[in-house]
Amino acid sequence: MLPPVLRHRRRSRAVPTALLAGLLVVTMGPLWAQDSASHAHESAPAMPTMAEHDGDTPMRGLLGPYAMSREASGTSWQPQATPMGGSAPWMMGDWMWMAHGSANLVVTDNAGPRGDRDTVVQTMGMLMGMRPLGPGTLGVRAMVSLDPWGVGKTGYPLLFQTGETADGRTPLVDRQHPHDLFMELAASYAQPLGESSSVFVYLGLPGEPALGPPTFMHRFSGMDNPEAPLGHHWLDATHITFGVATLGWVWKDLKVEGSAFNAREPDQIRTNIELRALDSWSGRVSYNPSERWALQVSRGVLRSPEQLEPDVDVRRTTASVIYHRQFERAQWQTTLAWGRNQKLPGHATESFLLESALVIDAVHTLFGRVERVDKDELFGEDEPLAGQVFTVDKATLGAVHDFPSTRLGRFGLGLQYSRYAIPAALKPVYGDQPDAWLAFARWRL
Ligand SMILES: [Cu+2]
Repeated sequence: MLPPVLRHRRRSRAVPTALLAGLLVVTMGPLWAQDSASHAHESAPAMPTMAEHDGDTPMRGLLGPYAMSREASGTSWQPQATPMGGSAPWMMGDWMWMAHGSANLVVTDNAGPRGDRDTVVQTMGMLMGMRPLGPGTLGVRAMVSLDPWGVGKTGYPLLFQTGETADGRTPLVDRQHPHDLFMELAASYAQPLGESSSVFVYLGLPGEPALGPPTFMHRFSGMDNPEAPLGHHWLDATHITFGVATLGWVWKDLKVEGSAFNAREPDQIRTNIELRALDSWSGRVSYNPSERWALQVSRGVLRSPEQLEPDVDVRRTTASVIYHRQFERAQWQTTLAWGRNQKLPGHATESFLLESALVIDAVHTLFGRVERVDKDELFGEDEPLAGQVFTVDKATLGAVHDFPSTRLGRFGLGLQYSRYAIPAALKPVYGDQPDAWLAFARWRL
């Protein structure tokens, strides 16, 4: 439980202090890091990406002729300079395997009449394998989460969050839904086309279609923050899609791909495999002009994504830019993302996200996230404000301290604070100055 004294020190001004502090991380972080790096060597050697067992050449990606560090969730790309987490790879015959794991013990305290306190355990485990097959590369990936038990059906408190349901009858509001037991069970095959090109197919049940930036929990700039972005359902909520087939083409630093998928969001039963027709479509163009950058634009037509609004389709458009810098003693990544949902029938809503994480000496992490999201699902049909669109701003600032690595992984302690700016019409419902504290202990492999 967080000290109550922290809860009472709320300023009456709505100017989000955390927003300013967040921008400070974004702007000052790299200067500081650059400074500390320049004291040591003029030209710091690039951080090694994970090398193969027997050599120094970086591991090849699953989907194309580039370093594996470019690959993020699903078939998405991040900057190639991003460090790879997880276990050291091991070989079994022709197969090379890697494992990732993480767990967060989270205590969260959201203030105001619609706020709540809770303690949850978020978990994620991933196993990835690859082997040569014929002229190409076969990849398999399994990702599971114990969130259905550790977080529970009703998810965790997160003011202004919307999306999915806990009971199949009422939408989850001011709470973030848990992830499903099966987050990804996918296979891919990539066939080279000459030196610098490839075509690939990716099949997942569940999997992630070619839509949006890399998912928040898998991108370096977002993975330290245990909270889902308020724009999750505008940007990356399709990361657990029960049925997806993607066909893609890679040429050097360009990727063009299209997916057929089942856009229905996971239902309240978090342990099943849900089968529906692959009647939704998306297309994405990704471009990584250098090791430091990852750009994408994507568009999807989602048929009946919401269980509780089955007659509504959504046309989703997203664009994002990710920038990653390696310094001798630090890693710094920033993501800027925009998403738009056009409901058919219905209105269009948008979300904007800017987030950044700075990791120094692999021990100290400072992160921030600023969001502006149009929320149209905060009220049930019988409430007076039902159906109206409210623009909500949120700013989060957090820090993590990690302890030295052990054979069992790494442990760390983190704390973050979020502050919201809301329209006057929401103040009678949410209080004048909603904010939230969150503390966590984490483990990572
Ligand atoms: Cu999610």
